[in-house]
Amino acid sequence: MSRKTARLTPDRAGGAQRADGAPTPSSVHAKVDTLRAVLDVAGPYLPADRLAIARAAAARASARLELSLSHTTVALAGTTGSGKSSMFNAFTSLDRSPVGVLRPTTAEAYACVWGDRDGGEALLDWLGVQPRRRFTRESALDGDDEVGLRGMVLLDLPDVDSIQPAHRAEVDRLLELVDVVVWVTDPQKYSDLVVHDGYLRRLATSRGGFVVALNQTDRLLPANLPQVAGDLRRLLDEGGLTDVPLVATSATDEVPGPPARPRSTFRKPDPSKSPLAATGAGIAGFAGIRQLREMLEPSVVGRRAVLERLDTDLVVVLEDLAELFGGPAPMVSPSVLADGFHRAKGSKDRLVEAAEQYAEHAAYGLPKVWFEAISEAATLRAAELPAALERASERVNAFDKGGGWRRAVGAVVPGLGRKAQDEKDRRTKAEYARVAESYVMAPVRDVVTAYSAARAALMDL
Ligand SMILES: Nc1nc2c(ncn2[C@@H]2O[C@H](COP(=O)(O)OP(=O)(O)OP(=O)(O)O)[C@@H](O)[C@H]2O)c(=O)[nH]1
Ligand SMILES: [Mg+2]
Repeated sequence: MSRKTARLTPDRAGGAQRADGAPTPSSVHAKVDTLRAVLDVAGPYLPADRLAIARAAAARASARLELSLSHTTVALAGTTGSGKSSMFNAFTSLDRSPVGVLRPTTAEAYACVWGDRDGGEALLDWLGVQPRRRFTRESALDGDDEVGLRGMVLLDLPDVDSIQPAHRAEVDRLLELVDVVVWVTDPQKYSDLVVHDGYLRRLATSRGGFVVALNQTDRLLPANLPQVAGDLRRLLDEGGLTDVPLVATSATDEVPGPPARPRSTFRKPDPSKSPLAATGAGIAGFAGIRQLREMLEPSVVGRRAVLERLDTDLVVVLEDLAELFGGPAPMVSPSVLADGFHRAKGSKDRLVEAAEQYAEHAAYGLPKVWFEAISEAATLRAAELPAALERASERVNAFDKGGGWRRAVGAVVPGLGRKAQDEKDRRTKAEYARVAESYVMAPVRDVVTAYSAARAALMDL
């Protein structure tokens, strides 16, 4: 179904998603809005590390949505010397990214834009690619050859395992921002993937477009290819990357012939899981740069990878935050606290205990982070409680000035004395309730309201 004819249905978050479930700009916007709403209300109570990650994701998605959605950024990433720059040059036919024998060679990213650079420039500014490292592909000379990649912004990244810490930082920064990653490895280094196991999985799960390229396969004897590729496939599977397509490439002219058992090694990806998988059919088997291009084309032409990447990124963060929420917050009777104050009879420790007990009721069944936030809110002004209750009693006594004689008379006229005492008890209760409200219950309510509002926003997704 083409993007233009796709039927839009409203999703529960208020955005619109396509009938086939693929994200649209409005459904992604809706997720950003939800994330921002959750962060706005619940932010002060959430753990700093998760908050920072979530805020960064919201900012990243907002910024990317402002930029060209008709461009898809594809990064060539991987270990040093695996052939990223050679592959970049093979893709672009430009020989613009220096290939070297001294490792590491690439210190800063190179970029090539296929087709219209309008919009692509702003995207490259955002990515931080230096103007002198930007190139353009597809000219009148190409005819229709490059049409399939129109809109692709290919990036040649520095090495991820660099002895230069700056390279690693630059790679990490860019990998946060790009839409599709082609992870380039080679027959000598692929077993290092074990080292990058968790790293690769994180990279792959935060986007729909992720491909592993086993490069330099021309260096292997054809007979050894199935074994090496099978071994790499096993490593990927063991690392939880079963859906990630694997493609064999050679960034030099030599592309090896097909192996004996190609289909058992190179999986056809599940089209529902990855935008790249749309062309999975026919790609299986040892493939070269051309096949890698064919894998990338649908996500570039279909312009789905950008939105899928943003959507996946946001879902990962929202799901992470959702773990911090449980069932609805319990209702607590206000008398729980006022009664506790009465029983404390002015003892500071027992007043604190009463506030803590109230917090336990208010946070009953809620996740730890909220339990702690509620306990903290309940006891924040605990030190002021004795004086506040003392003042409350004074107010009752001041009001009760005429009550003394009524109680004295009450000794002989019982009805009158009881009424006076009841009145005093009622006033005391009301004054204590006022203290309970402003010193304990209101601060607790702020936290509970934040919990409930953020929970409701998350449940709407
Ligand atoms: N035989 C063969 N050699 C390759 C292939 N790809 C790259 N090379 C060679 O491997 C060496 C490293 O290639 P680069 O393209 O510079 O590798 P890189 O991944 O960009 O390296 P860094 O920038 O240091 O991260 C060069 O000598 C290339 O000529 C390939 O597919 N086959
Ligand atoms: Mg390089």
